[in-house]
Amino acid sequence: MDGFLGDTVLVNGQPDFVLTASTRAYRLRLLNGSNSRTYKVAWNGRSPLVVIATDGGLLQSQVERAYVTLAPGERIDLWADFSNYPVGTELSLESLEFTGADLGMGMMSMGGGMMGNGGNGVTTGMLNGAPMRIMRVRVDRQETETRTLPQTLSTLPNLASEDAVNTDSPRRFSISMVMRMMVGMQWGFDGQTFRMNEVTDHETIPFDKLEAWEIVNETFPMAMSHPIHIHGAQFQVSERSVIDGLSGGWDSVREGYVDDGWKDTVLLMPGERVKLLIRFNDFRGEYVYHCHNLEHADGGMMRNLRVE
Ligand SMILES: [Cu+2]
Repeated sequence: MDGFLGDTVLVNGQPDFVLTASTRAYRLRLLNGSNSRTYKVAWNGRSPLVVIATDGGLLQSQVERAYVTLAPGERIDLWADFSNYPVGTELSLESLEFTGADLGMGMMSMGGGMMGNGGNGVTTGMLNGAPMRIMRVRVDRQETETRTLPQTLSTLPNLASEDAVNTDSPRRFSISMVMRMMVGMQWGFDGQTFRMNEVTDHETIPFDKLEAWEIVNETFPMAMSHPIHIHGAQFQVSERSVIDGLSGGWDSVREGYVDDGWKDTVLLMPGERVKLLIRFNDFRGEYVYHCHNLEHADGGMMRNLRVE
């Protein structure tokens, strides 16, 4: 139900990954390719992360975060300027502790003895939210940096809720647990799991209309986090909220959400609702939407959309 959580972080297929760098600025593209693990990405010295792009490309301009919450399937580009570090400096990109992402985590102690920063193979199946090191950066050579980050990176349309064709009645997708014969409980949407040739009226989307959607993660008492990914169009996140009294996990990651720019994957913590604005204007036809937790998707947390 939680999905696969391993014990070793791989970067570009390697454990204990070290990026050797010169005293220059780098554009680092991070893609969370883990099955189920969300990362709360931060520099070890806690200098802010400078974010210049999200899933769909460059932002209008940079945003800074003390940490970035990166769920499976999400991408982020960082401007990482090492020009002020002396040769020999070693930095690390870490994942900070957070809570509430998995089933039952709220009831379990997050005991700090689970693992130290870094190292691998310390224990198996580290919880989603356990602190860990992702990779190191070793500044090993001197070069002169002359580039600076432009004030304006791109020009993006700013979608407005009022412009949607259904501003007052967003198309609503509710994450649910579904009992399937011979299989057991599976995650799904609106009480349904994947069927190859099935598209409901609710999943039939008009071509080239700006729509307001709302995704709801309220499967209590068994709620957990789900990164929801939509094919066929990218969207802008317009609003997030959480149920009163259930904000514990949300509060431990929310300041790391980067909702700017074009997104195609969005994390919902337990109790969270996300509103987004989306327009399918490239092609008519069938697409899927699904949870990007691979075990959830494989278990049927995927449905068809038809654009027509
Ligand atoms: Cu899921």
